[in-house]
Amino acid sequence: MSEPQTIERLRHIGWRGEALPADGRRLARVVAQHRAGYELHDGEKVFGAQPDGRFLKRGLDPAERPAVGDFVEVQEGTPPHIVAVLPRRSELSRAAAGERYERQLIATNIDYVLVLTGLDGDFNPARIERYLSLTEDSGAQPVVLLSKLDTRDDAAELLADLRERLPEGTPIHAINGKDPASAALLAPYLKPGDSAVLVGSSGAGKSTLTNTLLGADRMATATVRSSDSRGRHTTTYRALLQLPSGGCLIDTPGMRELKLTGEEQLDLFADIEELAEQCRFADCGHGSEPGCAVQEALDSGELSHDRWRNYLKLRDEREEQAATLEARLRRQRGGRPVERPHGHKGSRDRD
Ligand SMILES: Nc1nc2c(ncn2[C@@H]2O[C@H](COP(=O)(O)OP(=O)(O)OP(=O)(O)O)[C@@H](O)[C@H]2O)c(=O)[nH]1
Ligand SMILES: [Mg+2]
Ligand SMILES: [Zn+2]
Repeated sequence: MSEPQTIERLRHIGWRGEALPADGRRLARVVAQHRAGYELHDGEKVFGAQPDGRFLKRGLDPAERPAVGDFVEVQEGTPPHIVAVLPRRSELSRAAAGERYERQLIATNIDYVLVLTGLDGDFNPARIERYLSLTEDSGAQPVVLLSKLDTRDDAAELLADLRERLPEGTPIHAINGKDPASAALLAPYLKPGDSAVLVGSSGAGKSTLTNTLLGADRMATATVRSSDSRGRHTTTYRALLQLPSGGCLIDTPGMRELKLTGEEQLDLFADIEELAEQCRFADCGHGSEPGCAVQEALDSGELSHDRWRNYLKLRDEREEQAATLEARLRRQRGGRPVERPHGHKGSRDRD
């Protein structure tokens, strides 16, 4: 850790700032987090580091701890210490599974969220919508990827249905993750200095695609269960890798449960919300009421039953999570009005 850092080298790991930290400190990016500590990259090499004591304080919001994708300031020493997390330009999070409300970071400082689904038994448009809902507020652009194109003859049909279902303008690509020519479709999302995170269920092919883009077998992969295409949770930690393209890619473990945080806007269902406003009764329950615009759309096939059910499910979950979040923040603030401490509200400024 002795050579002076240069902005140019830091660009290779996705750094966009102009200033370097003061003497004695180094700038680095978190490339992996393990139980025993962090792995950092300073543009030149990978090294281990420990978080400063204040990041370990009990009761600290986990979202304030260093996460994969973060740019951090490091104090030299044995071992080096992470002393500060620099402001994040984007962050993808979910609510942690379990009783207690906790926001858990998946990745930070990313430009694209690559939502990967296998075209095998993994294919599930409702789950893709769940991922897209979580992405809405992240500050990163979602890209829908369908892998295992080589295993299916009717992929074109599934792809057309999905295009119809998802908001217009959502990029959707079907690929064979084992084939470099096919993976090359992703070049626009992996330009020098850009960062992307791969998310999706276990066995979807995240690590396979990562290896193909790397041109090397760095991440372990494993076959899926033939009965239901489920993966075996092969990847166990998030890892940021530099690609030959100059971009950075974060491979993640398949997530069993993907809970909304309560901060989602559910923009991707805006058309359904508009539709519901056209019902004859303002308090329409969209059941058997006369003049229900939702029932009409469901009957005519204009609105799919699966999408409607998923909207209701995600909306209820969002409400429930928002209430839990609000209660927690109020408790923390001793009853004072709630002011949301985190989250990228970029999408709220969109039209
Ligand atoms: N035929 C085909 N097989 C693929 C493709 N992508 C992935 N696979 C296979 O799918 C299985 C699972 O792939 P992984 O890359 O381990 O899946 P993962 O998403 O990383 O799974 P976790 O690490 O458990 O979250 C492996 O046997 C891969 O060879 C593809 O595009 N075509
Ligand atoms: Mg994997
Ligand atoms: Zn109605």
